[in-house]
Amino acid sequence: MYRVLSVLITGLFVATACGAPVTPSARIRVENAWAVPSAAGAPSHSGMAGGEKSSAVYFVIVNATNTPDALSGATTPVAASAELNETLRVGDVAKMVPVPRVEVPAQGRVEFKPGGLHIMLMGVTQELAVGKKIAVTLRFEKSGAMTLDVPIQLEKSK
Ligand SMILES: [Cu+2]
Repeated sequence: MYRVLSVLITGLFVATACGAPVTPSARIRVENAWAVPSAAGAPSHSGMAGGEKSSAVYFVIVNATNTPDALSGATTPVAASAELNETLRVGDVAKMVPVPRVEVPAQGRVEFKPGGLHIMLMGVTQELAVGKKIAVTLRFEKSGAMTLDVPIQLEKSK
């Protein structure tokens, strides 16, 4: 009886030692997040009331996995709403349109940057000055929610 138990225990240890190394599950990454100061005036937005403070959040999404994913929404405690937007140029006129989701291909990357994709913060409830940090949560269809610590900075200092 003791011998059987000892063999079982030995077997258990061997199985554990030979197991594959534990790696964190593959997930999408978000890099270089930053946002413009609310006072420096993010581009005006058609859906905004006059005098409402706004900001825009930028970052790079890196998908090093073999599965496509998509960004489907964002939230932040410092604004009434956070919307996925894209700035489109029609001739000399730039206008922003809401985007329901942004696909990130497998082994691909998508850059949110001034003049293109951004997270529009509308109804910002506090002064977003350079040097401050805000929490922004991005919601991905497969990778789930991810909260970023986003510094407020001017484009040039990036
Ligand atoms: Cu916008």
